[in-house]
Amino acid sequence: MRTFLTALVLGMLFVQPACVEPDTRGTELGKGWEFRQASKGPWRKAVVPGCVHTDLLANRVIGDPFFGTNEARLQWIESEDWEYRARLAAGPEIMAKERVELLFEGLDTYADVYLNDSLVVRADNMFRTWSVDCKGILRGGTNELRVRFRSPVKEVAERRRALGDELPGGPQVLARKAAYQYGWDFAPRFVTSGIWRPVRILAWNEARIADLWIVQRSVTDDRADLTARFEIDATAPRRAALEIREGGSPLARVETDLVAGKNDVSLDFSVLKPRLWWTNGLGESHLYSIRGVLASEGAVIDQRERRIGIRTLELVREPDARGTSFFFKLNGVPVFMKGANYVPQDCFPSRVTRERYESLLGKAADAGMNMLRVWGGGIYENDLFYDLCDEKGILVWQDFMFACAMYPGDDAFLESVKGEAIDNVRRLRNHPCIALWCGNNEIDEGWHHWGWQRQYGYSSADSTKIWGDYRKIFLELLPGVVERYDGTRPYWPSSPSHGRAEPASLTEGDSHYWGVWHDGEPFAAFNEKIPRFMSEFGVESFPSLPAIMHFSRPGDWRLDSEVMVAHQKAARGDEILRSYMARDYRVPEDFRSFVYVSQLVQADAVKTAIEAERRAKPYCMGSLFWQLDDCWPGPSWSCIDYYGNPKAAYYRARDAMSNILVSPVLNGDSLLVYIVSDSSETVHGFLKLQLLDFSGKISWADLQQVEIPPSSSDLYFKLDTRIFLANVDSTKVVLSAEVLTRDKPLSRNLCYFVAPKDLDLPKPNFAPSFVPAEAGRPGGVLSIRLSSKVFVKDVYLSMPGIEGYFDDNFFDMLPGTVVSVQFIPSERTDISGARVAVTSFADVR
Ligand code: BMA
Repeated sequence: MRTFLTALVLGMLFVQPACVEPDTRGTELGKGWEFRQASKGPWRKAVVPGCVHTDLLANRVIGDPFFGTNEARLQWIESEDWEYRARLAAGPEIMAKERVELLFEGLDTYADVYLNDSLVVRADNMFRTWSVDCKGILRGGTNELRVRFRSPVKEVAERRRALGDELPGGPQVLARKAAYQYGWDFAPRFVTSGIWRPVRILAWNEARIADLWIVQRSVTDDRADLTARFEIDATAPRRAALEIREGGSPLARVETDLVAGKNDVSLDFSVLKPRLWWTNGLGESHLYSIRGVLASEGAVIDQRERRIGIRTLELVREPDARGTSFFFKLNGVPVFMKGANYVPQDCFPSRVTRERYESLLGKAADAGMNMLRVWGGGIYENDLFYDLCDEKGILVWQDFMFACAMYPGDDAFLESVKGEAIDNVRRLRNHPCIALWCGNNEIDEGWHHWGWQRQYGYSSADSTKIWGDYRKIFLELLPGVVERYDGTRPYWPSSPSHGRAEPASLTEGDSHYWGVWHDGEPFAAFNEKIPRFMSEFGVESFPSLPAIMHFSRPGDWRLDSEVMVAHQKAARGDEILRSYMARDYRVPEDFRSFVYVSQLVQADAVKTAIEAERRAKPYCMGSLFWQLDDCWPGPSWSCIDYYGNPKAAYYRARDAMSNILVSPVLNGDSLLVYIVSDSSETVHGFLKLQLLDFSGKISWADLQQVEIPPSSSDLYFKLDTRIFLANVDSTKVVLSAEVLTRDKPLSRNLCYFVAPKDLDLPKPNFAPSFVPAEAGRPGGVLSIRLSSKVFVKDVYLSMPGIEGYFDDNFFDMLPGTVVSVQFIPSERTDISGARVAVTSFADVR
């Protein structure tokens, strides 16, 4: 039986885990690897984990895949076979062990693994973990480990010929490999191969903990009752003791007789007065480190640590007057989910560093997000991603890796999918962040609404067969695996549950609302099209100029240049973006200004939607925009670009996701002011409204005391704008709405009465200054102070040539205010000589 081992290894030397307390997770084999085009050419140095594209780049065989139009020139790589090899020295300490196993945590994708010329693994699924007993094959001294990758495109071309009919999604649906690698509307095509996750070697005697799963049975204020489910491998029958410890103290112990082979042993334990795990914004995301210890004859043989969160989480779907609810209840409290859709952070995910994970998820948490959806066209993320989500209180809506396509239902394919699902459910089920397992992205919608049957000329028998295969995977196999290997979380077959053409998409389940963008509906449609849980919506923008500079030269800075066209992956992307821009802005001729305004357009869309969805609480209980991040630099729906620069949409989404939100909105001739609270406490404060012109003259004001109930959305103020705007020029005024307590502002929002292009803005005259004490402090944060006598819209700060980001940007400044902004340089960035550049909307008109 294949086990999910977390260890295996190789290197020039086998190192016995040198620990006081033994732990049989193995040693990573990350050194001394080489690669070559199969049977051809010289062997070159390789990085493992890694992939062919990044190895070719590091060896200067190819140029930067993201630069210019290089993508087109690098397509040959996918049609070649590739080989990797490493020497593995097995010393006496390894050879003496009763069991030696090799573990491959990820092979992308069609890989034959040879150890000393014996074929030990035939891999065909990027998402699986492969382990092999190599005791009989490993020789004392030097061994050779060789991994031969067959071209993934050639492999499926042959299989497709055998299968007959084409399926929506193209031949790659036959490959269990990340879909976005084949090109997506935000991604280039780089169909890579490689050892993309660690290889380990694991050598042990007697017995080991193959897996430890901590299952929560019940929780009250006084105690949490849990069960530790050990899976033990033993080489021979033996008496053993299993113990559960927390912070050094034993919580439970059992003695048992192990049989040779697999043993399942359960051990109940309790945590008294448990500190609960809460999501970001609601409380501490407390984690307990629970240690499982295996001992025999008085000695510890193995141990495994799990970080768990004690919490209850339910998906509540109950019929109500308008449909069926769809919300998550955490520790008994309904929680509005705020966040975004997550896509792999790189076309070559093996090169994403710990710093990049920390930085991205740190920004998600800073923005107030409490849920991310790991989208089905990418990858099951690595453990670090989920560890960080656990720490930051970010729940994960976890798709299985199927997107926008139909898949075959033959036995071999189903077997592969089953293995993949079991591997990943087992790997991730201890994480408190995992909220829900979802079968796929947009396949139910695609089958019922995208005209595939006609497009592919399917007969009704074909359709019955293809939908039957869908049912096998998404309505039988995956929910079966979730029930059997988790059983504590809901399974949701497809996101969205109804296509947007169906009225039910607004009354039950989750919804992707693409009427805005794909159908060209105005942003105001977000105020009307309110579902129970919005799991996708969005608008594109260009990344900022510093990101564009990484992949182009100034001569390319035109929408129609070959390089910009090559980087725009969405059909009609620029055209749709320009058409939205023209509705509210003048479309700038100058590229720099176009880039900047594109971000303002995206920010307007995201702000409008998040606020509308939050105002509709509790009818609507989730708002996840498309998309958080990017896998390469190019125009896309992301709010943080490939290099980690937040776009305008990031800052506006952050404001819109604030726990207390004041949200003024125009509805015909009415100005409506809502306050939304995601706080668990009643907040006493003030609602301050002011109508002011751009030099600061207040023509109308209102101040009222407010008591904001926990978890609420209410209308606090209503006014007829015809009276209110009667004596002012609406092109020269703005409404400032603010909720504040006696000592601090909680939320501020501005409302305009004409489109941005019709605002009669004064030219600002402000000189930014570094705060003297901070200026130039090496490695430190820079404080920048800005002041302006007149109103300034969409202030954009940049720090040419310096990597880092501002804690606020693309903001508006009320007349006479002073704003202090921090610049957080990337690690290792020298900020001496930093110069800040400032522009605002008035500069681009
Ligand atoms: C969503 C996603 C992706 C796509 C995005 C933008 O529906 O599921 O398929 O990238 O739309 O079109």
